Amino acid sequence: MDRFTALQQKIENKTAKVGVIGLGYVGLPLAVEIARHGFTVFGIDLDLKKIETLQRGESYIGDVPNESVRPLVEEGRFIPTADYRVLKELDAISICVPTPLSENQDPDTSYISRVVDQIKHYVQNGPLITLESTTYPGTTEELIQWELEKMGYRVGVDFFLCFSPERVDPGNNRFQTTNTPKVIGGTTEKCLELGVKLYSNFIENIVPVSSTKVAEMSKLLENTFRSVNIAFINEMALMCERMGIDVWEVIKASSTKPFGFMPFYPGPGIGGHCIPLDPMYLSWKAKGYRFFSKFIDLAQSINNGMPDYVVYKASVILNRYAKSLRNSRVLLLGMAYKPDIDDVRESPGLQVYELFKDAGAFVDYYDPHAVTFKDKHGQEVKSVEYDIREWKKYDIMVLITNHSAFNYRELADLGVAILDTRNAFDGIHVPHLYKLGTSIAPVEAKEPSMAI
Ligand code: SAJ
Repeated sequence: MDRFTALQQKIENKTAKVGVIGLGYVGLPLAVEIARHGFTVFGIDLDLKKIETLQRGESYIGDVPNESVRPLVEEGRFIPTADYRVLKELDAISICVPTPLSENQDPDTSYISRVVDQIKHYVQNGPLITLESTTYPGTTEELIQWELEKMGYRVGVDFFLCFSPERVDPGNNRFQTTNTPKVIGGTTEKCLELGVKLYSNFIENIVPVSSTKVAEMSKLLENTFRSVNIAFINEMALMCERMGIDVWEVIKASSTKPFGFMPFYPGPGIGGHCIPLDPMYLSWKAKGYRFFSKFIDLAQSINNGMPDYVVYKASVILNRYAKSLRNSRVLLLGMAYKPDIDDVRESPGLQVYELFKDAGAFVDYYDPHAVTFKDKHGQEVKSVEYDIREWKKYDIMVLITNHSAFNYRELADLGVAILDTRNAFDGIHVPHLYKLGTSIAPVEAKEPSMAI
């Protein structure tokens, strides 16, 4: 029996042993769903702390409760391990490792290459390999297919290769692994057939496409679409400030259009492990074809400039009270890159924090989810306690992340100047409220003796 037929049967009768490499916010939910749908799954990660936590039946990913992990581990259907040698037992491998940027903003695909170096030793089993990490078009071919073919293996015969982009939206209670449509492209027809057969077991809607490049590019289109539109609305916010128009009211009005419009919202910048990074993968690869994307680079510069603008606007606000940034007491409300999660990766709040410190302000932050982070020197910074009586001492509070857990009315009643970068205080009376995307009235000079 050839490898393709053997794999087909193992997937059909669910005796196929599946491996998920990389147990982060993408890999862990995926591994749990595959195991919940009847397969034996080996979860492979180099981080021993993660493995030990999972072996205790506990989870470290907000979207994956302990109750999902524990029974699967106890029944031996989900086997967390740091030992790559289990690859020799696997029939299918999904790769969910990070694809960050290097120091000079180029793609860093070293995590993928390190995994491929391990897989190389175990290809004799003829596994179905599916790359899920977001990356530039051509990665699956260049970093996996060509590497394994150099060893004499034939794709579609000795091993099978697909690309299926992850579509995890951390904190999204409506769309999760099983009910989010999943695009998948195969290197050959047989590769695609096996990929569709496997993933259809635990994902309701599979979207097969003609190649791995189409699948890779579809993911980059999704995230570049977001980055460009977020940058555009950030530019609109600055334009509205200049023109004395409330951008939030404008967005609300435009959103009543039932077709041909999709609202995006201004903010202090973009965070997370995807939107700030993925478009750079695309623009980098396109340059290799002598194609220079203006949209992607412009979006990056606008979004990356937002933290600086927030600090500038705070200085204008403090100036109204004859205060300088230097020696002012600043409280950042929220540090996570988006509401109701604890992830601070690439959060614009991190830059805002550093910029205030560089300007000589005394900066604290409060975040009920992201209770600590590392500053640019690697020093740990802890969230202050929610001791609101203490918070009258601040000269300004800057709302970075509109967590649901905040008591906005209580914060408004403090009487401290607030710079709201998310329109989180919409509808609440705040004595000294300033919003990103709305202008600040001019202030007159007062003789020092008359200064407030
Ligand atoms: N943001 C704005 N204005 C907006 C939307 C977002 O400033 O109108 C900011 C957010 O505050 C955040 C950043 O952009 O800092 C990214 O926001 P996000 O909602 O895209 O969140 P991510 O990166 O966790 O998840 C996204 C997914 N989100 C949505 O589709 C809503 C999705 O694009 C991908 O599945 C995921 O990235 C990924 O892993 O690629």
